[in-house]
Formats: sequence, structure tokens, C-alpha cells
Amino acid sequence: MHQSLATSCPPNLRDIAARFAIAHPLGAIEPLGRGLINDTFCLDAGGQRYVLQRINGAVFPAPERIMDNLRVLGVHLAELTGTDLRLPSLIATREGGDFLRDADGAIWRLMEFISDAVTLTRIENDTQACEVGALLGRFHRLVASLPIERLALTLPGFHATPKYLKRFLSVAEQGQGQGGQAIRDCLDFVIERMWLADVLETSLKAGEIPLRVTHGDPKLDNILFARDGVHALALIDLDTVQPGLIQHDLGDCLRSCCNRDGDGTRNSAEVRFDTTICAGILAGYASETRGFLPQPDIDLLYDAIRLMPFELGLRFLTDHLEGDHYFRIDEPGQNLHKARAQFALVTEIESHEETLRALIANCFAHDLNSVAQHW
Ligand code: GN1
Ligand code: MG
Repeated sequence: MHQSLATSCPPNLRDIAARFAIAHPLGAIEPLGRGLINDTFCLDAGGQRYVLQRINGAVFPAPERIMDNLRVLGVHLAELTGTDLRLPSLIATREGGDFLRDADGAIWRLMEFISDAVTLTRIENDTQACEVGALLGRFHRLVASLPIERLALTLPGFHATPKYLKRFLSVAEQGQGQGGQAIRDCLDFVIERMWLADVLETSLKAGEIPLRVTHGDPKLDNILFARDGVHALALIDLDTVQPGLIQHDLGDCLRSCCNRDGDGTRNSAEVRFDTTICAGILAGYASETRGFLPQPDIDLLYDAIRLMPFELGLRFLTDHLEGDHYFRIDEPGQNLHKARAQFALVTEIESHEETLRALIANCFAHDLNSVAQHW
């Protein structure tokens, strides 16, 4: 698993770790992963590795809901046979709970480190692309029989794009004229596409598409591959598993996996959306969900593919303008660069509209009568 960067170590880390029921003496504790919200560490104990995590209480209003959802999800998947979908298991605290609170009230949990797995920094071939799509499709198919009422909202309004747009416009208005040309260009870009923010919400409100159980953040970093780098094994980072739209998940997965340079690129002019990878992911997804997706859901896929980078760009840019309180940064201006890269991705996607619509039609063409009631 990739390890990097800048998670600041709170002073009481070893005391926190010692409160979990681990048999072996604690070894090294190192920052882990590239997450922007929670604090994540790799803990070694007797040669066994674990993932120790503090949930960001400023982002998740009631972190215990995350733990409730994990439990519900775990039970649901355990009841299904042949799920073929690995989820990291939780290690209990010494009191037998599945999380603990520190002196500041923050929630900590300890999870299994899936050690026979790796994350990829980019998708290199069609097989990997198909595997990613199939894994996400399998996840959606398996959780389709879990009633959404059983899951709490861990992050209300997480993918409510109109809400992000409104906040961005209000922040941009307050700082009028400030921030230079890059911000003004972004503002023009957003204003040209304001209508896009509503496409999914409008269909949802009209009852054309339903809420379903979603992952919320199925980006490439959250997909574990077998060590051979071929088979996708597990979806991790289940904090935002909650009722949502499958378009959010597919759009988010594609914006992350098809952007060859990753989210962090500084050169937005070079951002490319790889339609070959997109074709592989969609084909993999369709192979696992064939017959499940009703036509109104399919009809919204193209817009969802450009909506999710649009939304993430709005979120990065708003955070930049508000002083970088939400997304962790390594250097000033990083959220602005990331916003510009996401907007460049939107433009790229739009330049491939015809190809993408054809791909979607191809992958999801099916006899409408075969749409099952499973969803
Ligand atoms: C955040 O923390 P991390 O990296 O798993 C964010 C996602 C963004 C992602 C962009 C709860 O996820 O929505 O797509 O950054 N998660 C939350 O890298 O806001
Ligand atoms: Mg996440």
C-alpha cells in the first residue's frame, strides 16, 4: 500500500493504540495513505500490521453512525453467500467496543490491514480497468438487497452538487475581484455550467431515479488489488457508505481512474480523460450489473461522468477560498490546482461526449423487460 505524507501525529497515539485488544506489544506507528480527511496510521504489532484511524469529527457530524453502518454492512454481506468482496474487519477495544473516544471526544478505530494487497497509482491496462468496474458493480449488486433505511446518513448532503454550487457562488461573491485570474477563469467556467449541478437532484426529486446504497468515494486509492496488480480485491474507506445515487459512485470512480495524472497534477493543460480506461471500467461494471440498471439511470450516466469532477472542483475551489479548512493540503494553493485539474477534466470529458455516449449505450444496451426488481 502506498504510504506518504503529512498526517500530523497526535502526541497520544501509542496510548490510543494500547486501548485496542492486540495481543502483541506495539511496534512502529507510521502515517499511512493519501486520505485528505481522516488521520490514518499503520501500526505494527508483532509483525502484524493494522490501520489505526481517527475519524475527522469536523467533517462527519456523528462518527458513530459510520461504525453503525459498517456493522449493518458487515452483517448484510455475511448473510449473502459467495459475496467475493472483502471488507477490512474491525479490531475490538479492550472493553469490547468497535471504536473508542479520546479525551477530546474524537473517535478512533483499528482495522485489519489487508496485507496481501496493493493500491495502484494509475491504471495501466484494460484488465485492471475491467476489474475496477466489476468490483464496483459487484458492490452495488450485493448491497442492492440492503434497504437504504437500514443505513444512517454519515455525511448529509455529501454529493448534493447544487448545495456546493451555492456555497461556491456565495464565497466567490464575498471575495469579488480577489484571487487573480485563475479564480476568475474558474468562476467563468462554473457559471457556464451552472445548470449541470442540478441534473441528478432534479431526476431524483422527480422520482425518475432512486436512492440506493452507495460507497460515496470509490476512487482508485480506495480499491485494493491483489499483489499481482491484476485482480481488484476490496473496496476500502467505507465512511461514506450511505444512501446515494449509483451515478455518484460511477462518476467518482471514472473521474479518478481515467485521469492519468491523478488529482494532484499542477498542469491542468495536460489533464486527459482516458476513454479506453473508461470503456474497460464501464464494461466491467455492466458485466456485474447487467439487467439491474433501469434506463433512466443509464440515461444520466454521461452527465454524471462530468458532474462528479465538476462537483469536486467546486469543493476544492471553495475550500481554497475559505482557507483550506476541509481538505488537507501540503502547500498553499494546492486546492486551487486541484480544482483547476478537475475542471480541466470536465472539459476533456465534454470533448469526448460522442464517444462516451456510444460507450454507455454499448455497455448497457439490454432488453428493458429484463430490468429486475432487485434494486
Ligand atoms: C476526500 O479523505 P479522502 O481522500 O478519502 C473526500 C472525497 C474526495 C477526495 C478527493 C469525506 O476523500 O469526497 O473525492 O477527498 N472525502 C470526503 O481526493 O469529503
Ligand atoms: Mg474517503
